[in-house]
Amino acid sequence: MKLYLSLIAAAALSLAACGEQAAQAPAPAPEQPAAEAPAPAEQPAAEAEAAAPAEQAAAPAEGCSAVIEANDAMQFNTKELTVSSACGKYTVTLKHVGKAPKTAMGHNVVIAKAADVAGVVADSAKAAPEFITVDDARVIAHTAMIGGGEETSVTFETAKLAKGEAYEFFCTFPGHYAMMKGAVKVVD
Ligand SMILES: [Cu+2]
Repeated sequence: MKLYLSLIAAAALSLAACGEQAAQAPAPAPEQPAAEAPAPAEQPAAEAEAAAPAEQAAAPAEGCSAVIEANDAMQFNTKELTVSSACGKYTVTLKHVGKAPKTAMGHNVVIAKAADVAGVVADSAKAAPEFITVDDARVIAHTAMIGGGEETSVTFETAKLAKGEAYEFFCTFPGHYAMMKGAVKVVD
């Protein structure tokens, strides 16, 4: 009887051991998912962290710079630039994604008051080979004239733009203004 009891006790112990093991086994198991969970959790966290500064950076960047593409079909890929006056400086990067040379299909980006555009376009047409009037107070900013495959940029003070005033960006290569222009919107 004693033996039987001790057997039961042993069995109970082993059961308990099993139970412990069973209890322990799930323990590492949850740990693993737990370990895995923090990993994905960390990733989103890292992504969130990355996204947060990225968003913060993108928010000002959105109004502080722009990349405009121009092609051989005499087109810009955007019709509007948004300039945040809070930026202080604004950079326009022009990428000529076409193949035509500058002499045939040159492009630039010029910014002027809408009221000044016609005069700037007319005068620039006579200013070969860059087709931009130099030392022209009406020209708020302008990039270099570039050909296919080239890229250029210009940075200007946002203080040069007044809120409520209408501005345009455009290309001064002769004949291009009709197709290549857009609005410059000034925001806070
Ligand atoms: Cu052009």
